[in-house]
Amino acid sequence: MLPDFVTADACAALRRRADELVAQFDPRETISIFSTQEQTRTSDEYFLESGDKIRFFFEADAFLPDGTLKQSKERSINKIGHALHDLDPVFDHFSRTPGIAQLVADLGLPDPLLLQSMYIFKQPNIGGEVTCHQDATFLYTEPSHVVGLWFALEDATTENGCLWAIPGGQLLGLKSRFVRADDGGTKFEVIDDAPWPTEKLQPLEVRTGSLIVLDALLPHMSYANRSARSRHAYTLHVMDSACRYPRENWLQRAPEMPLRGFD
Ligand SMILES: O=C(O)CCC(=O)C(=O)O
Repeated sequence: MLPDFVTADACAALRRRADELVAQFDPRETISIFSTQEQTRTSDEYFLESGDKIRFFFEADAFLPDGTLKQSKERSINKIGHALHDLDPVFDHFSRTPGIAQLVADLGLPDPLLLQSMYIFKQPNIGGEVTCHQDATFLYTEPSHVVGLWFALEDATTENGCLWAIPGGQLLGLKSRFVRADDGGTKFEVIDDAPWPTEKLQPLEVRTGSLIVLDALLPHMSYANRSARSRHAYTLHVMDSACRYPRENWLQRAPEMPLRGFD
């Protein structure tokens, strides 16, 4: 955990930009629910095509039974993903600041590639739980050499759904892989179905501007946000170019838009 890694102004600039992107988004374009508990997303092309796009995913609890939104779209979106860092100038600039490049070099990635970005809203009252997982499940590389950078754009507490992690849990080994299936959907390939030792979870409460660095094998989660306060975060995942990135991984890019480093 690195407190004050990002200035309050830079956090505010990202929040403002996310607001603008949401304002420009027409929710009629798609109704795509993101939830790590819901398997509906697994066959969702909108999700599968998002590796080289800026796409918007709703909270599972955002809808009334008739499919209309319970509240404004601004209060209904779970996250934006997954190529903000390449396609949006504000997120591109932030993601490629020298301080982040230096940190990633210090973490031992000699030839980094920016793999994925997400703006996570964790909306007041309806922000859904993210169940315990390892990022390597979704971003599998051989060897496993992916770093997750989780920037708190607002204070994150146990009330509004901060991250929790299992200390030392990265030593448990990879539990599953989320891959593209032959039928055009996706599936989890289970490697080890032992339950997580969730009694060991520790809250990672942080202030605005803090950075949490996550090893791709570290099990982590966040509980639902039932508070009246949002908990915005920006995440960036970086891999080293020496790693193999399998074609069956769910997150893929078109050949015209290859991964880029910090330059
Ligand atoms: O921000 C959160 O609540 C969870 C994010 C997370 O665990 C992830 O995206 O891997």
